[in-house]
Amino acid sequence: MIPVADDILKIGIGTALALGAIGGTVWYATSKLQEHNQDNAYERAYGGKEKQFPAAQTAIKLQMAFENVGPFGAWGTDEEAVFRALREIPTRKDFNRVETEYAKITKGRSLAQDLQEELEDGWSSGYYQKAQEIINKLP
Ligand SMILES: [Ca+2]
Repeated sequence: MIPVADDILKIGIGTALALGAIGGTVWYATSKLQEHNQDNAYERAYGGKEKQFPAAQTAIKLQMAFENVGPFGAWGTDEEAVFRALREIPTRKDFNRVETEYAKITKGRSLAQDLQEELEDGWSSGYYQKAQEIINKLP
């Protein structure tokens, strides 16, 4: 190999390593920041460890999303609002609490059954499957 090409190769490798290091640092800093923000979001939402996840509020959000009454009458189920409410639930245990609260505010209705009835529209939209995925992923 001629010396000039060798130098260019070294510079190239050096640059790649430097960029890799910068990229790695940025990635690490970003993921740490995200973790930090998630912790903060949890604390903001639930007021720290001593307070419980507000299951009743989420149950109400779900019921409102199912009914989705707008200024011109019922608009049908608001699927995105259902997903948003489900994604707020931190654990399976909290989901069970939401189910209990839902039964209370609906005089005994089953959340699992209503999720199916509200999201299975017979058009293979995948809404019900998506809700199931969110629930199944709960720790
Ligand atoms: Ca509905």
